Amino acid sequence: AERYEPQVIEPKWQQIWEETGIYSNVQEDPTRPKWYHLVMFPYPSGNLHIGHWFSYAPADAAARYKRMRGYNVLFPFGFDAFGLPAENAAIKHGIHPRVWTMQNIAHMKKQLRSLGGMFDWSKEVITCLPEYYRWNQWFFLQFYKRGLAYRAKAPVWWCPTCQTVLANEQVIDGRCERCSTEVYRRDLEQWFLRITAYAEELLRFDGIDWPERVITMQRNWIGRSEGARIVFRSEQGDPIEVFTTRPDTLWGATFLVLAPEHPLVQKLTTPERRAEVEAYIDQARRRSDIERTSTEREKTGVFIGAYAINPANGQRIPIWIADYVLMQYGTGAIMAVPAHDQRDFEFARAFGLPIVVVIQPRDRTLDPATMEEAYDGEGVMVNSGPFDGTPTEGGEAIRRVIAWLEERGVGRGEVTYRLRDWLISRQRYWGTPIPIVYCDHCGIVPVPEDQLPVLLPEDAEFMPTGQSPLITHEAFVNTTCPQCGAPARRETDTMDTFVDSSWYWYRYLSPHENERPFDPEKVAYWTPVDQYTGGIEHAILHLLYSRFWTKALADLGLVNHREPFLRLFNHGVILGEDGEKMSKSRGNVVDPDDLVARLGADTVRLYLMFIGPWSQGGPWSSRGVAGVQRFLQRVWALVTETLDVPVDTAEDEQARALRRLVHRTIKHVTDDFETFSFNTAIARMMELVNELSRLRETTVVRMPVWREALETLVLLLAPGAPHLAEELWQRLGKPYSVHQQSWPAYDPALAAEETVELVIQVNGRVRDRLLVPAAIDEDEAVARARELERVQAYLAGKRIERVVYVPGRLVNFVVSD
Ligand code: ANZ
Ligand code: ZN
Repeated sequence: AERYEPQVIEPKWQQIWEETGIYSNVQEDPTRPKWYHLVMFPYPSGNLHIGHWFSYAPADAAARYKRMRGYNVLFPFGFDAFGLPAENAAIKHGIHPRVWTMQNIAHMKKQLRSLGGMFDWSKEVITCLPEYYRWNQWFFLQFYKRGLAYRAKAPVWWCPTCQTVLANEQVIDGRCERCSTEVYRRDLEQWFLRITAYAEELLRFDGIDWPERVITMQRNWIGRSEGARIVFRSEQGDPIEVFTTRPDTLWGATFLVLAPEHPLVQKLTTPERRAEVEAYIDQARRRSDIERTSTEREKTGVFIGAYAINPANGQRIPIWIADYVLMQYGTGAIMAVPAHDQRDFEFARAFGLPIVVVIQPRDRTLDPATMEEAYDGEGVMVNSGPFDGTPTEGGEAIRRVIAWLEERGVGRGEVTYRLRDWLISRQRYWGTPIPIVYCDHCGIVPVPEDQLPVLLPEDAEFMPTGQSPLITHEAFVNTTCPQCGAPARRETDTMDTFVDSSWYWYRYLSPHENERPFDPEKVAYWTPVDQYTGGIEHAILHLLYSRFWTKALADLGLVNHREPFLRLFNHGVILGEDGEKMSKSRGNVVDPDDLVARLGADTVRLYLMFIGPWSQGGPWSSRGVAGVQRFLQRVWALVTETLDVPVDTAEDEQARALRRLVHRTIKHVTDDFETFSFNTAIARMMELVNELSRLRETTVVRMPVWREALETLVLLLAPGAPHLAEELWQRLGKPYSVHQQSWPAYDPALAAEETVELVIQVNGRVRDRLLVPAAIDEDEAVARARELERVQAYLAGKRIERVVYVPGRLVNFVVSD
C-alpha cells in the first residue's frame, strides 16, 4: 500500500494553491455574508516559534471553516515591524534595523508558507515601510488639529535599560514591560494622545462579544470613580483641591496630605521643615507606584509646617506630604479622614494625628480612642454640623453634601479616571518620526500633509544614549519652518509602536493605497472585524489603544462604527513537555520547522488543535503528536485502500448505523468549530475513524454509505489538515479544490443522539436508573452515576472497592464499610 508522505504532498499543494490563487486577492462580494477574521500580527523577531503556530494554525482552520460555510472570508497577514529588538540587534551585531527586520520577515514568510495557511498575501502590511507609517503621521496630524494629540511636560516613566520613556500601560508592577527593569519617573516634554477624552465610552463595550475577563481588566485599568472635588485653602489663602469619593466624611478631615511632587509643596513648606521635606521628596521619587500604594507598607510622611482650613467647619488642620498619595491620580492631594479611611487611619496612628468619627454605625458606637481600624460602612452622619442625623445609605448623604458644597462654591461633583493620556514619544530610532517642526518664531508647527511621509533616515548612530539617535543626525534635524521658512528643527522622537498596531486591520483592505489611509468602500464592506483571535497578553495595551483609535476615526468621519472587533477570543499557551514555560534556558523548546520536516504540517496543525481547549493550551507531548500522526495515517489508509472497492451491496442495519454516526459527527464537529472547541471536534473525527476501521472488514465497504462517510470525513478534515484533505479529495475523484466545497450538512433526525438507560446498582441492588448517550464512555458513565442523589445516599461513608460497568446496561458499585 502507498504510504502517507506529507513531505511530498504538502509542498505540492502549497504550490498549486498559490498558482491557482484560491486564497489570494479576496474581493468584496455583496451576495455573500462577509467574515473578517483577524489574527494578531507578529513582531518579526526572526523565527516562527510553536507559540505562533498555536496562534495561527487553529485560526486558519476557523477561517477555512467559515469559508466552507459560505462566507466571504478575509484572512490577511502582516508584520508589526517597528520596535526595539531591531534596534538592539543593530547595536549588538551592527546590522541595520531595516535589513534585520526585512530578513526576518522573509524567513518567517517562508515558514508560514509551510503551515499551509489561507492567508491572502496580496493584502500584506509591513508597518516599518513608509507607505504604511506615513499614515501614522497623517493620523497624528488629524488628531493634532482636533486637540487629540498634544505636547506637555509630565512626569513620565523612564526605563534606564531601554533608554526611553514608556506609556503607563507598558509599566507592569513597576517594571518595564519589555526588559523588566525597574522604571522611575522623569519630568519630560512629550507627545500625548488624549485617550482620556474617550474614558467614558471605553468603559462601555456596546454590541461586542468579548471575554468578561478582558472587559474587566480594561474597566479596572480605566478605573472610574465618582466623588467630588473640594477646595481647601492654606492659611495664606492658596486653594488646595482634593478629590474624594466620600464627600460625606468632610467634617472628619483632620489633616491634608499632598503628594510629595505636588507643586504647592515648595510654596507652602516652612523654612524649618524644608530640609526634612526635601529629603523625603527625594526618597519618594525612587519608589514605584505599586510600592507607594501597597497596603502592607508602614506609612511614612512629613509635616510641611503649614496649615489649611477645612471649608466645612473652618477648622485649622495640618498639611503633610506622604508617598501613598500619588501625583497622577485625582488632584494629587487628599483630605485625610482617619476614622473612615484605612490608609489615613494608619497614618494618623503612626503620627499621633486626631481622629474624628463622622459616620456612626447603627449597631454600636465608635470611639476614636479605642478604634482598631477605620470604619467604612454605612451609618448616620455625626459631628457634621447641618448634616447630623443624615443616613448614608443609597448615596443620599453624598449627593446632599455635594449640593451644599456647590452652593457655597467650595466644591463640585466629579468623576475621576485612573486612565492617563497615552504617551507616544519614544527616544528611539526604529519607529515613525513624529511629523512636527519646532521654529523659534512659530513654535510647534505640524508638517503639512503634502510633505508626508517624514522619512526615517537610513543612516543613524545606534547608541542608546537616552536621546533619540536622530538628534545627532544633522541632515534630519535641520530643516526650515513650513510656516515662515526660517531655519527650524525637527522633532526627533519617534512614535510608540503601539500606534502601528492601532489601525493595521483597516490598512489590510488596501495596503498600497496612496491617496488616503484606506479605501472607505472596502472599510464599509469588511469592517468591523468579525473575529479577532490572539493571546491574552494584549488584553489592555493593544486592545485599548485600538478601541480608542477606532472611536477617534469615527469622530473624524473616517469609519462608521465605534468598536473595531465584534468578537474577541484569547487562546492559551503551549508549555514545554515538562509543563514549564518553553524557553531556551530550560531546553524544552520544540521547533516547528523540525516537526514539519519530520511529520508534516498537517500533523502539527491538528495536534495543536487537539492538545486541549484552544482557550487553554497545555504542555507539549511527543506521544500526543505521534498519536495524531497515526490518526492521519489511518485516514490515509482508509481512503486510499478502499477506493477501488465497487459499490454492489444493498444497505443493512449496520450501514444505517454508520450513516447515523456520520451525521452525528457532522453535527458535533460543526458545533465545536462554532465555539473553537477544536479538540473535541477532532476527538469526534477520531471516533468516526475508529468505527470506519472496524467496518472496513465488513460488507459495509461495498455500500454507498462507505463513500459518503469517506467524503464527509475528508471535508471535515479540510480546515484542520488542508493538504491531506486536498490530496484525498482528488483521489476520491472529486473536483479541485476541497477548500472550495461547502461544509457538509447533517440531517437533524439522523444526527439525533441515541440514548440508552443504565441500571445503577450498589452491591448488586438496583438503586436508580440513568439515561445516557449510547456513545458514553466508562469514566463518564460512572461519574454521572455517582452524582445521583439516591446513589450517593448508599455510598455515603462507604469505601468503593470496585466498579462494574457493562456498556449500555449497568453500573454496579461494590462497596464495603
Ligand atoms: C477622603 C476619604 C474618606 C476617602 C473616606 C476615602 C474614604 P478610588 O476609589 O480609588 O478613586 N485619593 C484620592 N486621590 C488620591 C491620590 N492621588 N493618591 C492616593 N489616594 C487618593 O479612591 C478615591 C479615594 O482615594 C479618595 O477618597 C481619597 O481618599 C483617595 F472615608 O477621600 B478619599
Ligand atoms: Zn516658523
